[in-house]
Amino acid sequence: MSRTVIALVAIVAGTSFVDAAPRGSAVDSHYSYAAGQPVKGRWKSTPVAVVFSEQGGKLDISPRQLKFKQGEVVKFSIRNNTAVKHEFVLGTETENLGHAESMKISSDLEHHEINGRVMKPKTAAVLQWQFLNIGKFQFACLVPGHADKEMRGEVIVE
Ligand SMILES: [Cu+2]
Repeated sequence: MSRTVIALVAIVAGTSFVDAAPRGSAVDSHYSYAAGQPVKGRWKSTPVAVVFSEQGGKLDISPRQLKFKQGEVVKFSIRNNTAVKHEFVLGTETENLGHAESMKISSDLEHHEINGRVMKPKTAAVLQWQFLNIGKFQFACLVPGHADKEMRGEVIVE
C-alpha cells in the first residue's frame, strides 16, 4: 500500500467514528494535535476532574495519570484551588516543551491555543476533548517553571 492510501484509510476510519456522535463536532479543524481534537456540542463523554492545589507552598496536580481508549471523548473539569494562574495543556511532551519555551518569551501565546485552558486563581474551566490517536501524551501547566515543579501528568491512550 502506498503512503497516500494508508493516510486515506486513517482519515476514513476517523471520520466514521465522528459520525457516530451526531450532535458533536470538532471545535476548529484548522488546528491539529497528536493527542486528538477539542470537540463541542453533545457527546457521550467520560467526566474527569483535575485539581490544581497548593500545600505549604508546594504546587500539586491531581490525578497524575489518566488512561483512555482511542476515540474516547473526555470532559475535563479543571479546578484551580491555588492563588496563582495555571494552565492545563494537552499534548505530546515535545509539543508541550515547545509551547513552554514560547511562553518564556511571550505569555500572549496562551490565548491562541485550543488544546488547553488557562485558569486564574480560584477558578475552574472545562475542556471537551476527543483522543484520536493511540500513544503516550501529557497534560502540563506551561506557566514558566510550573511543569518543572511537577505540574504535569501522563495520559495513556490505548
Ligand atoms: Cu501552574
